[in-house]
Amino acid sequence: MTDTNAAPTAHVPVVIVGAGPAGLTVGNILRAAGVDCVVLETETREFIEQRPRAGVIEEWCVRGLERRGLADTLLERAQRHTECEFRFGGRRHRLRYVDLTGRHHYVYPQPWLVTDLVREYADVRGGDVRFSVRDVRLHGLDTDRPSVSYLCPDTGERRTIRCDFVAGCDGARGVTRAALPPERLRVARHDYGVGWLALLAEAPASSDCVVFGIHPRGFAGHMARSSEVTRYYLEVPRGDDPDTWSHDRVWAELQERLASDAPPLTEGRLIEKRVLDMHNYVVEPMVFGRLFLAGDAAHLTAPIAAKGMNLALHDAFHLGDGLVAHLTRGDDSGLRTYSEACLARVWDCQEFSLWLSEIYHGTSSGDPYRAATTLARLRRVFTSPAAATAFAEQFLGPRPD
Ligand code: RFL
Repeated sequence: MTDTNAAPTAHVPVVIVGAGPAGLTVGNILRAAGVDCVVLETETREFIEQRPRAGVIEEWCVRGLERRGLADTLLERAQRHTECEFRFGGRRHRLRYVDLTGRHHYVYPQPWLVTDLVREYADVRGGDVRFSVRDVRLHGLDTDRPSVSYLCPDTGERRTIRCDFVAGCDGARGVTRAALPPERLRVARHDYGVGWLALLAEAPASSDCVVFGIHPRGFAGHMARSSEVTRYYLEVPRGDDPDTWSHDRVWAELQERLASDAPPLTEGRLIEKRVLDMHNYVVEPMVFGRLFLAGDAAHLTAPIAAKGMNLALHDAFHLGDGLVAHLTRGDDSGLRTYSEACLARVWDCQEFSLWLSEIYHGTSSGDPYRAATTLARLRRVFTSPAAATAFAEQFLGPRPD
């Protein structure tokens, strides 16, 4: 894409497109090493600091943030979870993964993490972030003089920033992925064929851990977020209309699918209600010329296994470190192996997501064969220590370094 009307402006080593967890982490790593960069974001700061999404962060990921000086507030405020619970056949089945692996999960809402990262980048490390930009375009990616242009929200003028590298961190609906020529990339997609009604309830958690409800009427999930807000999921048909899910219908369905010998769920006002069509994609390679994709821009994992933000941070650590090594020491080994290193982790999570999806959705598939094999898979997790450990290893992600 070229724009001949664009007035040339300053040069910075790196332009980062997108101020989500991936982009802000790359920006923070660059700023800590004294490397200049600009972050371009289409939304306002207030919007990104409130956008609700993830909550489950793996221990190795928190250690990675901590090593880069980005986890102080998280470590003060996050909950630590050491077990999870499956409910099926009207009973609770607890899995204490800490006993099997010595590891735990952190629960920290994504907007809180984004708030910490943007504060550290812009207010503490003096990073340049431009909010509310429009029509971001990439130019000359396969040359050694790429640039990024955008429409300035105040003047409507097109501004151009020359750079050495572009970090494409603009999520699933961004523009950077589209800049890769189709003949140079492979896109692998998987559609789970189901939808999830993603809900946020103004109610305290009803359990001290994540709960997965495996039910013939469909999957239901309970995930703590903060002391006042809890995330719930209900499996629904693809493309279902969230407006057909009234307050009463949602709570009746959650109570039924998560029913067990535990007390009923604590109900509350629903403050988010949207249907997600469950699908995944992976773009290979994650690099084209001077453009490096990271996070959801390169690979989407439906929230089935709570991996998306963890993978985005994994990419960001590799990309930030690789850019710093190249720009400050002329060491390009990190950038050369970037795509391969990230994709190995991405495919591991894709496979686990597929495995877990069958547990969540098999019993409600209407297919007696799938329903019976799902229950066999679940029984195995609760009767074989080896199967339980294999599940826990995948669920928790890699051992922290
Ligand atoms: P993001 O967070 O989408 O950030 C991209 C940013 O880029 C901006 N943008 C642009 N900026 C400039 N120019 C453009 N043309 C632009 N287009 C877009 C956007 O406004 C945004 O600010 O991507 P990133 O950084 O790769 O992070 C990915 C994660 O956000 C995502 O994977 C997770 O939220 C997925 N996910 C979960 N992941 C976990 O690891 N654990 C979880 O528990 C978990 N729960 C979830 C989730 C995702 C969910 N939804 C809504 C799909 C729960 C849900 C309901």
